[in-house]
Amino acid sequence: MNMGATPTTDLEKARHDLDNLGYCIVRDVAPIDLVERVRQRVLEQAKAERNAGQAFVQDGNTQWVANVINKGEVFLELLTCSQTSLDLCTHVLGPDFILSCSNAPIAGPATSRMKMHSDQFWTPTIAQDPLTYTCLGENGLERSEMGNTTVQRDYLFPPCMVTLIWAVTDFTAENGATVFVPGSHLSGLQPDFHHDFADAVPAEMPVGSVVLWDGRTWHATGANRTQDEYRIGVTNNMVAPMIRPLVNYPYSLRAEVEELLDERQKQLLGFTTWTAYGNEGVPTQNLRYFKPASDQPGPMR
Ligand SMILES: O=C(O)CCC(=O)C(=O)O
Repeated sequence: MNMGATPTTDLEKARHDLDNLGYCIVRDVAPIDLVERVRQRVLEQAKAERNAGQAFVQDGNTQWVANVINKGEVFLELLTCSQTSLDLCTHVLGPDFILSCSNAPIAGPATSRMKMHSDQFWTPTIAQDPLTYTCLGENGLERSEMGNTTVQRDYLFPPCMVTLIWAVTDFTAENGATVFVPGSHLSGLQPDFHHDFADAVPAEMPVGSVVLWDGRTWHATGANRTQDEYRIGVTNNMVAPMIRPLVNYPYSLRAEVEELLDERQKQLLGFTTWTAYGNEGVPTQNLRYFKPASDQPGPMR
């Protein structure tokens, strides 16, 4: 079996694991009282979505509560509760990364393993003919450059994403802990859906921990083989500041949530501009925050 990451509180070891294995596990990061409030909110929302006929269920019995930022203040608190987790994202993406989406996957009993994948599935292999390259927007989850080995290449496309999953319950090999193929981020390949990945390593961790992975790392929700345990996680998918987030927060955030945002959360949710290959709003004034349509200048004479 491949050697996987083990939970740590040492930032240096976490950085080392993230660089070398493609993921790291940090324990004792989220305050336990906050995690308990998150757990209650996730379960309550999941039940309400089932009752409303809106439950999104995959892989047998994994219910995904989508776009949780609109579904409770606790999810904003979780997003910025740990400087360590933000520092690890900065380590991979630089300081101006933003949130692309946030979900709560609940792997229930009798859940099969999700398809092995990388979140950065569109990453081009560097060995492409420059004149017949595949358009980035046309690279789907099932790609031609798939493989099962982790042969290291000399040149690789860099990571543009970091995904976090917070352990809202204990994550165990039995209850569906996220599984990883250590080192796969350096292969330049995407995983073959038809391979069984029997030696993928579960990221076992106690409640209150977080796993962070490089967008190129192969991973999946593990199979939940328990009779009665619900493995609950909350994901934060972070992207480099020039990447289009999955959720357009300035457009879709509920007004009562927007009122709660502090400066750091506003930046993370994409309410600020990044850097200049053009301008937004009134360039002679506040360059940093986007202005709503009502405050944007229109035609003048
Ligand atoms: O639920 C998990 O453990 C992992 C979820 C996942 O694979 C993803 O968000 O890309």
